[in-house]
Amino acid sequence: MYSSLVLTLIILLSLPCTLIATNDPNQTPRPILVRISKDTSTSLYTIPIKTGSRLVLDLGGPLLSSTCLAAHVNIPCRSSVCAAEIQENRWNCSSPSSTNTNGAGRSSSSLCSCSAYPYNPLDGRCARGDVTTTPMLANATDGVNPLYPVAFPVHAACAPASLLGGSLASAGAVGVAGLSDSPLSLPSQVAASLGVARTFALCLPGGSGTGAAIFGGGPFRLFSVAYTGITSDLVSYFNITRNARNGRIYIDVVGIAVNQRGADVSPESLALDAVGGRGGVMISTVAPYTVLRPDIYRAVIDAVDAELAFIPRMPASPPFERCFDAWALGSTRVGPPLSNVDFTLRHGGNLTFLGANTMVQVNERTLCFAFVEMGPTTPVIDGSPAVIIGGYQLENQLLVFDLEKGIMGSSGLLFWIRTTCSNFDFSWGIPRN
Ligand SMILES: *[C@@H]1O[C@H](CO)[C@@H](O)[C@H](O)[C@H]1NC(C)=O
Ligand SMILES: *[C@@H]1O[C@H](CO)[C@@H](O)[C@H](O)[C@H]1NC(C)=O
Ligand SMILES: *[C@@H]1O[C@H](CO)[C@@H](O)[C@H](O)[C@H]1NC(C)=O
Ligand SMILES: CC(=O)N[C@H]1CO[C@H](CO)[C@@H](O)[C@@H]1O
Repeated sequence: MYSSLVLTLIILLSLPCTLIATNDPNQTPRPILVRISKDTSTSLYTIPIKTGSRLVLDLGGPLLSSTCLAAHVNIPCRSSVCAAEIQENRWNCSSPSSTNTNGAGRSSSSLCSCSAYPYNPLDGRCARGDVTTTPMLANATDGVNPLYPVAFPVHAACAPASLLGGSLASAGAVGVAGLSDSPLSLPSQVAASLGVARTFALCLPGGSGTGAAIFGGGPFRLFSVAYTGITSDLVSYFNITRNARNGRIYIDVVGIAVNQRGADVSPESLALDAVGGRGGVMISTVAPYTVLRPDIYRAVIDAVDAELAFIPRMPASPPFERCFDAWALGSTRVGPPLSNVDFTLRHGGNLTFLGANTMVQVNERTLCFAFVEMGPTTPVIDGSPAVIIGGYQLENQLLVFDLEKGIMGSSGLLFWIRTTCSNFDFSWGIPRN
């Protein structure tokens, strides 16, 4: 039986916002920096932010989740954390309340402990797990170098090993770091815990390189021989929307063009249905390549065929259908020519992907158009988006997400300024105020 002493202890242990270690003499709130690695077998991006372990980056995820020890701290159902948790849960495990009557904070007992529904972003499976506190470790940064280590606790859901098995385990990860604007996402908890902005920057690496992420605000600087300014000054911004049906991040796209030839897709076919939550253009860090609904895919492939009609074809290389003779196509500093893809935004401008992000080299002689037709083997997403922009298309660009303002920005492919996401200077810097 619980005594009131035990209960008090549990509540004390679960208090958020306790900075447990910092050696910054003046306690200036600073953003934190983590390295991003890409697992080449699963194409997942991971960060080593859970003390000693890696979590998979999931741009639209509402929660942090990871495996827990059998003995872990529980959070009372009546705490404010648990209320937020329950709100965010509606996106997954659509009928948890029918299978669970006593663990989700709805019980009138003050002794019940809070649970949440961690999910596997690759297959959409979810399960119930306790909410607990988990230590995180990263370095404070001025946007140029790491400065000093910072440890802080977050609330995370315990995920059963079975849920996080498969690809997540083979990527060397023990859980998922959700980056959405919900209260229990990683950027929201870093902001609350360290007193920094609810803004983050991602620079996803290609191949086997490492990139960098900064949570808590700018600036963000990469070493470049061609540009000495702050890389984040090159970012241009556009609106993002959260789909209320699945909590994920969408952008408002009205057209797609290949090498400036408009594909035959109407703005209506790309639109997000705000009521039903279907359609729309979602951004994902767990889809390895951009996935297009079959009608949109065919229209885009027709535009590719028309623009590259004079380049000899090569056999398909699944999951890619359209492949070309790499020697005939040639190469530029920003990747293969003639294969830029524009996503035209409703409020003006384009999100433009250059050859390095639209063509993938599958062997010495073969370059394939790196967009995939939606089908049984592509990622499972609640709400059926028209397009899911995936990781390969987002690599080697500086992406900034400002969750307060509801905007996202991109620098475009960094090869233009002769740098890549692997050029963050990870040697120690000197803290200055
Ligand atoms: C902090 O930065 C140093 C220097 O780059 C690095 O050795 C260390 O692993 C970093 N710590 C974390 C938690 O990322
Ligand atoms: C964002 O959307 C609003 C209208 O909803 C529009 O006025 C504004 O120009 C947009 N901003 C950007 C950066 O696209
Ligand atoms: C956006 O892309 C379309 C299609 O390639 C092009 O016609 C248009 O000029 C671009 N707009 C801007 C502002 O670059
Ligand atoms: C986004 C996501 O993974 N949604 C899943 C939430 O849970 C329901 C029910 O299990 C699934 O059908 C969804 O795919």
